Amino acid sequence: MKQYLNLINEVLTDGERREDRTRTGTISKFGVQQRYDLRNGFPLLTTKKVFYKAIFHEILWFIKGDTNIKYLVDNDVKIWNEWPYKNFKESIDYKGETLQEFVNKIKEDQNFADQYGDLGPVYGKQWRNFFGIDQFKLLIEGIKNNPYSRRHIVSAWNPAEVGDMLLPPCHSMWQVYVSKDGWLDLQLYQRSGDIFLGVPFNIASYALLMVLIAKECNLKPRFFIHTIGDAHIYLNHMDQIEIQLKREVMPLCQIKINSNKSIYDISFEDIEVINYKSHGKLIGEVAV
Ligand code: UFP
Repeated sequence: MKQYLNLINEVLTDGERREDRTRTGTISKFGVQQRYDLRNGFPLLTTKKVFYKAIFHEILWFIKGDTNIKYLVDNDVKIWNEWPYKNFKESIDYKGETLQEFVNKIKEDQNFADQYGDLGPVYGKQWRNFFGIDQFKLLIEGIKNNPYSRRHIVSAWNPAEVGDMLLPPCHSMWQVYVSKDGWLDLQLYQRSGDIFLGVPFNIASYALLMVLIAKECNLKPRFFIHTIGDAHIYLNHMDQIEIQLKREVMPLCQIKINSNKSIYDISFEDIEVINYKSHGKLIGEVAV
C-alpha cells in the first residue's frame, strides 16, 4: 500500500490549506488518482489496523438496495448511526434519548426502525432503484452479455434526490472495464475524500465490490483505480498521518469468498480475510 502513502505525500506537498464545511480546516488537493493492483493482494491498509467488518457489511447492504440502518445496527455496525439520530432529535418523538438508546430502539422495534432508521435515497436506493432503474443488475447483466461495453456505469449521484439524502454520496460514480484476458478493473470517482478516516475504508470497500462482481461474472479482479476530487487531510489528523508515514508497509492480506451463491445472496460469513497483518490502530476524530 505504498500508493496510500504516496497519496498522503502528494496532498501534503501540493495541497492548499483551506477552510471546509466542518470548520476543522484541511490541506486539500483537487484531482488525484491511485491504482491498486489486486493481484498483489487485497488493499487493506497495513500502516494502521482497519476494522473491515463494517466495510463488508456496508457493501452487502448497498447491494441489497437497503437504506435503513437496521441491518447495520443488528450487526453492530455503527458507521451510519449519527445521521438518522440527528434527524430523530429534530422530531416530535424525541424525548431526550441518547445515541445508544436510539440505536437500541432501532434494534428492538421494527416499526421504530421503519420510521426513524431510514437514511433517505442514499447509495443502496440509487444503485438498485434510480427512478425505477436497477443500475446494479443492469451492470452485472451488461458485464456478462457485452463485456467490452464502455457503458458499465453506476451512479449514486442523483441530483434530483441529493437534497433528500442525509449525506450526499461521497463515492459518487463508478465504472467497470473488462479486459481481453478476463480481468476486471473498476474506477471510482469519489467527489470528496477524508484521507485519514474515510479513504482507507473506501479503498477496501470498492476492492471487495470488485472481488464480488468478478466472481459473479467469472472474471479475475485486477486494477482498482481510485480517483478523488477534493482529497483532504484534516488538520486534527496530522499526528496520525505523520505516524503512518514512518511505518513500514507490510505484505497485503488475501480475501476469499467461501460460497457459490449469487452476488445478491452472499453474506458476511462467506467472506474470509486471510493473513491480515498491520501496525496498531490509530484513532482520529470524525469531522461532522
Ligand atoms: N467521507 C469520506 N468517505 C466516505 C464518506 C465521507 O472520505 O465514504 F461517506 C468524508 C469526506 C469529507 C466528509 O471529509 O466525509 C464529507 O463532507 P462533505 O460532504 O462536505 O464533502
